[in-house]
This record gives sequence, C-alpha cells and structure tokens, in this order.
Amino acid sequence: MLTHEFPQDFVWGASTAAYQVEGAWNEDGKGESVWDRFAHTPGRIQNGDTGDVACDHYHRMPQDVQLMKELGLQGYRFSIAWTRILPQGTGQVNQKGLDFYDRLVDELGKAGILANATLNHWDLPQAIEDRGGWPNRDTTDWFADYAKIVFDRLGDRVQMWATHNEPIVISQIGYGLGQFAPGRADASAAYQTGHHLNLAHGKAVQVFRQGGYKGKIGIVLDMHHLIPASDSELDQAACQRALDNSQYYWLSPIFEGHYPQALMNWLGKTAPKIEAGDLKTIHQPLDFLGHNYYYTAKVSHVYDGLLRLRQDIITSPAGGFSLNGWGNYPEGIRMVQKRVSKIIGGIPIYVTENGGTYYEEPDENGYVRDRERLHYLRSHLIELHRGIQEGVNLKGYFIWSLFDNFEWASGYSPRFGIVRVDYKTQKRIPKLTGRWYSQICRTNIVHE
Ligand code: GBH
Repeated sequence: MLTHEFPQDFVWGASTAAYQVEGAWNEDGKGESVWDRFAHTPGRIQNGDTGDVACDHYHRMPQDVQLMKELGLQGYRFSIAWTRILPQGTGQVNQKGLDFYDRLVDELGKAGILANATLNHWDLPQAIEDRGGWPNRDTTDWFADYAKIVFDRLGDRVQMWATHNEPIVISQIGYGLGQFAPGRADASAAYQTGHHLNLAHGKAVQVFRQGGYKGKIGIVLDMHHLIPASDSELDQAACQRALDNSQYYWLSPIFEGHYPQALMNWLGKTAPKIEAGDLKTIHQPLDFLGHNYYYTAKVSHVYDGLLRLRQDIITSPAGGFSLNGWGNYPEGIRMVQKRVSKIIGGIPIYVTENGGTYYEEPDENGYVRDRERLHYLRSHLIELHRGIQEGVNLKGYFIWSLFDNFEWASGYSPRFGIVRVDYKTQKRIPKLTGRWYSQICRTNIVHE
C-alpha cells in the first residue's frame, strides 16, 4: 500500500466559524450581527433556517473540545463574533463575550490543541452596518479597535490569528451580489469594501505587532485553481481577470504593496478610492497565509457583466461532483500553492479549509459512512504531500468542517462535517471520515 508521511511538525486540525456553530445569538449581551439580521429576514435563507441555535456550541463548548481531543485534533480553527465582544461594534465592551472565548482557549490549552482564531468570519455588527458598514472607511479603525481588545485578552494563549476569512465573500457576495449579508447589490460598494478589508487587515496587523503578542498572524483567502477554457487570447485574459479579481486583489496589496493594475483599469469608475499611504498600511509582513480550497474552474470570456467572464467548475476523471456542484480536482490545491508560494516570500502556508458536502444517510445509530467525502479529502491530502516534496512550505491542514453546521444562505441542508450533528438532539457522532482523519492525526500518515 502506498503511504504518504507528513513532516513531524505538521498540524492536523479542523475549522468552524462563530455564526455557523455557536447559536446563542442574543445571549449574554451579544449584539446583532449582519448575519442575524439577514437570516431573520424572510426569503434570504433556504428553508427559513437561521443561526439562532446552530450547533449550540456556545453552551456545549467544553464537551466539544473534549470530542476534538478524542479525535486527536492538534489544532482548532474558530472565529470570534465581534458582536459578543462589542455588541454595538464600538464602545462598550461585553465581558461575558470575552469570557466565552477565554474559556474556549483555556479548554483548548488543557487539551493540548492549538488555538487558531479568525477575527472576521463575515459577522459584522449590524450597528456598524447601520453606520455604512464596510464601504465606510471608519470601519477599518473600528476593526483595529476590536482586534486590540481581543488580542489583549487572548494574545497570551492564541497561537495563530487571522484577520479576515475570505474577504471576497464579504465584498462580492455580501455587498456586490447581495446573496449574503448584508444583502446589498452595488459593485462600487463591493470594491470599496474590498479595499477597506485590506486596510483593516493592515491596521489590525500593526496593532498586533505594536502589542508584542506571542502568536502568529496572517489572513485566510479562498484561492481556487483557475484555468483558461481555451488557449484563445480572450479566454486567457478572462482567466487573468478572474485571478486578479478574486485572488490578487488581496495577495498583491498585502504581499507586494500594489493592486493589480490591469484590473483597476478595467474597473474604471467602479475601482475603489484609495488614499495616500493606504498601500503602505496594507503591506505588512505576515507570519503565514491561510488557504481555503474547494475546487477548480475553467474561465471563459463572455460578452456581458462587469468582468465579462464565466467560471465553470470542473472535476478530475476520478473526481465527481459534490451536492452543491463543486468538483473534485485535487491537483488544483497543489497548483495554487505553487503559484502563490512565489509571491509570499517563503512564509508558511496552512490549508485553513478544504472539504465537501455529499448526500449522506445515517444508519440506525446515526453513523454516516461518507465514502465520497473520504475520497475527496484523501485525494487532496495526497496532492498536498506531493506539493511539500516539490518545495511548498505547507505546515498544517484544517478540514472544513469539524461539524455539520449552518451553511450560510443554504441553511442546514448541506452537511460538511466530519462529525454529524443531529440538530434535534444536538448529538455529535463522528462519521467514517472523522474516524479516518483521527488516524491521520495520530500517525501523520495518509494511505492511498
Ligand atoms: C467557505 O466558503 C467558508 O469560509 C465557510 O464558512 C463555508 O461554510 C465553507 O466554505 C463551505 O461553503 O467566484 O471568486 O467570487 C467558501 C465558499 C467558494 C464562496 C467560492 C465564494 C466564489 C468566489 N466560497 N465562492 S468568486
């Protein structure tokens, strides 16, 4: 049997995000976030689902950490709800909110699990949205203030920090298309949001360096492998435009201190307003890059829309598609990391999300044999191992997701967990992939 052994210090973990798992949406002083508002607005979420209860992780946190320990996880990536810390986004601090994450980080410490915290996994305080939201430049300072409060409380124990998760989702899906919170459809607001997310990132990293906290700081970007649909010049240019729009809009300013100029020219009046000094603030040295990868797509030129391009998700011959139409194209994860390695200056890469949603049927004990998910995950791990041998500085892997959870506008029907959650009883039952992954955590070895 072919085996792939990972480096000794490789971190095996799993990811979640606050709004997707915590529930307790209005408890212990928590304020309303844009996702609370969005989910409570009829018609926004499939089936009328909300994150009000989700996995009830807020109340079950100690048992959940115990489960992580039993699985053998070495790292846990979670996000912090800004509205638990500052219910109005600014001003009055809510101690009970800080206490929750304090207890979480202590529980992780006792279990020997690395804490990897994201400050912004999309749940902006509604009070800030009411003051203009991310298109308002003031939000970048409010974010840095929030970051400092969290660093001051948890900075002695959290080993990895990320400023934002997938900023493109906030800017383009939240403000550009309106399919996610806050549900605005305005292209200019979307690109201005993108710039402000970059700026807020830079300001938070400055605060982190000034505070001399112990951990490492980076950002989490979703970077898919994109291939031109043909070798025609139009398709090739469309592919570059797609990369500039979804990846270099973040990578270039953050790691190189400039925006992709061709895209800026293309955007014309829709391009963001950038003030003197902004790029210098954004361009801060980072300790790692978080990589979320789900699929590979072919990009072709089309004749309508702002960017005049279309993306079609593809799959490898042995791959298949998941329930939401994402393909299994494992080599893509390695291709992205090799491309990105060239511009990030050798800092470590961590896979911060990778996974899939499949049709699954629990047996009478609630056990799910999720062979398709296992196939997807294993094929990606093998490619990652190959990438390391080819020189990628990959230091860890966090599966999306530890639990089945609230899948944003799709509600609870898509399940991404390696642990099944029975939402009626809140029972957690590791799936086949949970047991399989547990072996990898303990042995460092992936069997083909
Ligand atoms: C992640 O989003 C999220 O971080 C996580 O919370 C979520 O549950 C998980 O994945 C599963 O969906 O065409 O360039 O505008 C990843 C989903 C995939 C959403 C790419 C944005 C289009 C980007 N993202 N997608 S683009």
